[in-house]
Amino acid sequence: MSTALSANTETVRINIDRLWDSLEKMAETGPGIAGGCNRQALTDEDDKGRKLFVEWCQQAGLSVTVDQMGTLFASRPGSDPQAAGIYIGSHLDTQPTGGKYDGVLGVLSGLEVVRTLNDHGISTQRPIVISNWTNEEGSRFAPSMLASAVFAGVYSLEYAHGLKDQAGITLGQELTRLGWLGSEPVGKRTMHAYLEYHIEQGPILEAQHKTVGVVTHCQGQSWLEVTLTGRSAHTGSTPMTMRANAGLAMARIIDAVDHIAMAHQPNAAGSVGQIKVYPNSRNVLPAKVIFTIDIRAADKHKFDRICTLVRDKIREISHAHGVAFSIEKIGHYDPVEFDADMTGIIRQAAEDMNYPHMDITSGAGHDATWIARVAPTAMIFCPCVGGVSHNESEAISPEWAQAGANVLLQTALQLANT
Ligand code: HGY
Ligand code: MN
Ligand code: MN
Repeated sequence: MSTALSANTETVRINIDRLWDSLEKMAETGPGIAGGCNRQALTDEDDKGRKLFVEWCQQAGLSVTVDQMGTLFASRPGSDPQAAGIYIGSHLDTQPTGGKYDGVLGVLSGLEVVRTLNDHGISTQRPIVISNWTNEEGSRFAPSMLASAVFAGVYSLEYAHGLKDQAGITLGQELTRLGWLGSEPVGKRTMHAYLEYHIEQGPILEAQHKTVGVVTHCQGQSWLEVTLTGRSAHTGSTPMTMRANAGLAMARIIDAVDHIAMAHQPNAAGSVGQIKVYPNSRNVLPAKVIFTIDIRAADKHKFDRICTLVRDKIREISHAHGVAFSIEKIGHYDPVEFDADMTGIIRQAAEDMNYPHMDITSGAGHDATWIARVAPTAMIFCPCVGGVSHNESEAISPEWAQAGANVLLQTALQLANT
């Protein structure tokens, strides 16, 4: 017999043993080489993880649909069939040297919320829908947070399907190959609210001895792909003063990006994560280099300033080294403020359950960053050990995971009955 929301639902809590077991089993679908995960978007490993998630959702009585970006939506009906749903989502794809919890904690905690409601026979007025967004990481197909961006109308479906990995395979081909090319048009769903539970991927919560992060904002993010074209030449016989050394110019730019970010602390970052050198031969000066610059900042003015300074430096250093340059903007979003009413509910839920909590700005990007454009959106953070993430040693504790998942449960319950 199901009961609508009643006073005792405030004491309902998730089953951490079941959630932890699901996290461990999901990790086995795409193991890394050092205890973490390598389940990159639309690989055979991602396919295994998706199938396992769908199996669990069906066991929990959810109906699963797939949209044209391969995003999965697992729905638990509410008592009001006309009511827009409460969405709880994140991503199952990982970095090549990823951890077990980045993204996965949010998707499987959404499932744990449903499993808990089922255990207690609790029905809600609004449907509850768990989403697994395709290609959040952006490591195989850039840019990151791709499917949520298409859902939010930022990129077209054609653009997204045409993106190629480093082997020249398109995202659309992989969706078709694996059978995840759904028929549901992307972005037609109306969300009453979107919640994302995620690991912090930084050191603040742990250092401040907080168990729950109330995420009020997300840093802006800009991804640039820079190509420098110099002249290949002999490393031995070419005088130092007669070189057009694209590799050296890149090194100077990498250093300049770091200096610019350091000059704009706190809450700013500048990094270069991907480098390609041509011809990449030990005794040939690089003729061409292609590298990515990742800029982050929480304050819009600071963010814009850093982006401008970085572009100026690329131009200045390229000229100084006699190399040609081109800059392609791969992905870009301004700093985001999440829904204040929802962060208020999250903060109160943490307070009511006596979880030490604090407001925090997300350094990393998330699908919530884009969904905030089309629905009231908020995030909950779980601390992670040493702030380490995008590293196979990424670690959280069951106590931490449980706290945020309980806050997610109570927040979803409240939103699902308004
Ligand atoms: O890049 C990011 O911040 C996220 O991991 N996609
Ligand atoms: Mn993530
Ligand atoms: Mn990530």
